[in-house]
Amino acid sequence: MTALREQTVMDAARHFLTQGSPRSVRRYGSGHINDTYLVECARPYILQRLNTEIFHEPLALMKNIESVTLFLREKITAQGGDPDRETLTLIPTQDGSFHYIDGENNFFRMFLFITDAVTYDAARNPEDFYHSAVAFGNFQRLLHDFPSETLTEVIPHFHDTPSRFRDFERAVQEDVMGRAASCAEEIRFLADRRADCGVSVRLQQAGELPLRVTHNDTKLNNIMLDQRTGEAICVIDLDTVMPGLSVNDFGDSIRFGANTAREDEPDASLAGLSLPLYESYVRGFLTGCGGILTPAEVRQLSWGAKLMTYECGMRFLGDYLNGDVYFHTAYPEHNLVRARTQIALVRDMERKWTQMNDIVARYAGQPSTR
Ligand code: ADP
Ligand code: GN1
Ligand code: MG
Repeated sequence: MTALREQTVMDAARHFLTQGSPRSVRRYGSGHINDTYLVECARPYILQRLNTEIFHEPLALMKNIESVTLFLREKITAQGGDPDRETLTLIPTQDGSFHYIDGENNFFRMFLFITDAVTYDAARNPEDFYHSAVAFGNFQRLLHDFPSETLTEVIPHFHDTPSRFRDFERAVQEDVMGRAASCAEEIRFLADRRADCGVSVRLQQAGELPLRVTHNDTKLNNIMLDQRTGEAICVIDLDTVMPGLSVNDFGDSIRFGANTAREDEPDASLAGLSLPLYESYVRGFLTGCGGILTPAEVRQLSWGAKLMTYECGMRFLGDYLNGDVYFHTAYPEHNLVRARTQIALVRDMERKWTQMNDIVARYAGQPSTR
């Protein structure tokens, strides 16, 4: 999608019912999918242009967010919390809907800006990461009785790893940019692990892993931490909330937050699994879930971590081969660099597999699942 002019963003902001008129807009955050802006009015707001090349049913997606945030709002209020800070709040437009489509078909929506809170691209310490884990676990627990049949699956097969493998294989075969030869080693690494793809999907099909309402994009920068207390207060980026597996929500957090290097660290040898961070997250996630996870789900947590990392590696490398058409990139090799950190992380998880499972077993009070 082409970049927006400031005037276009300002015009869009004026269609929403803000407190006071919009004074300024600026690009904000480091998400890979949508275009996010901070809008200053009498109070701040977040305005986003939804990426409709990726989200083909924007109205259904907005309906998902509307119903999930309403559901969370009621639970948070009942628990004596502050729903304006502990869940996203959609801002209506002048004509009473929650989106605005401009003359160029740009799809906008606005949220209250959550004040005195921050997102991190890397955990500053195990404590931060622990707090984020409690919040993501809590999110799962709060939504355990949400009527999942009312949600639209906004991106079908989102964490269907065998289907991601087939997409990746197609990208390698088509090789539209002529890039495959330059990353033969990475392609081989991913292809060699094909047999792993179906591990979670098979357990789900056999009824051993339940479908729940999950977030599906549980990166550390999709959670807001209170600037004062350091506690995680709000789960954001609800575009991919749909039926899914708890182990994938756990796993994607580990992929992003327990890596010793940034997702796009150019020196992939710095990437690896931090066992102290892994341990913090296991402890926090199990606490946040508050006992709703079944023993089979707990046993599969380490697999969730490995498969989400492996899957994301395939997605980044596939996008590199396809010509960088999906994720935002800042330079031509960006997706390749990202794929390499994911591969390094999978390799390190394979080395640390026993310790990973021992940590889970320790906090779950079960025998190790080596
Ligand atoms: P993307 O889907 O592109 O990742 P996000 O919804 O995650 O977009 O938003 C990008 C960033 O903007 C977040 O990481 C966070 O820093 C910031 N952000 C998003 N929503 C809010 C909000 N309601 N209040 C404050 N900051 C927000
Ligand atoms: C995207 O939107 P963002 O940046 O939070 C992607 C995730 C990937 C992630 C990799 C809708 O997340 O699935 O895991 O990048 N979101 C979508 O960093 O594809
Ligand atoms: Mg995000």
